[in-house]
Amino acid sequence: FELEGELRKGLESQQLRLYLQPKTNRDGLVYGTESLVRWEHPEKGLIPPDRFIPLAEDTGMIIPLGEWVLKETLLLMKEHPHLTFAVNISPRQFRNCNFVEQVQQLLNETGADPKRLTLEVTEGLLITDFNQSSKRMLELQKLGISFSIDDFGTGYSSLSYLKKLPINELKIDRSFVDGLPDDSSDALLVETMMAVAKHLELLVVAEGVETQEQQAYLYSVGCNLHQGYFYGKPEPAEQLLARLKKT
Ligand code: G
Ligand code: G
Ligand code: MN
Ligand code: NA
Repeated sequence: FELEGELRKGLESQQLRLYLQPKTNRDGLVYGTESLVRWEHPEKGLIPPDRFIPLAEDTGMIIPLGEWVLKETLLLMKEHPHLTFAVNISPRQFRNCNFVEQVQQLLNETGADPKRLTLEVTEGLLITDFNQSSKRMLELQKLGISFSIDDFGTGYSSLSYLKKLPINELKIDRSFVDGLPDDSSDALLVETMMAVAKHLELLVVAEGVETQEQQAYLYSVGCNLHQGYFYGKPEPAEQLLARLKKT
């Protein structure tokens, strides 16, 4: 099975599916979502993104694929004016020379409100090519878009970039949430991240929250924005949004 060709065909023949995972605030309310793509292969069934995103990144397919995810997300925004929407942007997609224009054009086309859009990027992106990345982030910030650092804490990078870039939010990687509340080094790391975020006035989202004990610990250290199976798994966009509209 020749993945690259199949993925190209899959994108063209509308086999990609937009899934959303809820983000919950201290009141237990869903205030936003993260877009997570899946590939519904006609024979192989639902393929998770870690099986095709790296390939898409290597082959450049991430450019049309990422554009699809962004556009599908922006199209949902008008109907759901009380929610924020986060989209993962891979390094190659972000570095593509047309990225800013592409985002601008999709915003114009869909009429989506950029103030409710967050782009999730990884630390690695910011370290390599710092000057280019920061210039581009500032251009997108001017449009009203926010930035979140995904998988925060896994990149082994210096923290100095946090104050030099237009970043609004950190997402604590789920590997640090896993061991809470008992693992004392995870607890210390999470508390340290909270202190850094407070100092720099950044929002913090904890990823991979699966238990009530993790929830309680995170609340106790002031981390009030949560994402994880405890609140909801990624599910088809229409399904989650329909449920949120009813409540
Ligand atoms: O959805 P899941 O929890 O299985 O996601 C696995 C990985 O795939 C995560 O690292 C996530 O960031 C990535 N991923 C999911 N959807 C997208 C997408 O639309 N674009 C990019 N670049 N990565 C995505
Ligand atoms: O890398 P990124 O943070 O974008 O990807 C999120 C990934 O984490 C997706 O693969 C998503 O399905 C997964 N995920 C979300 N919540 C949980 C959780 O509570 N537990 C576990 N094990 N995985 C989760
Ligand atoms: Mn993410
Ligand atoms: Na992550």
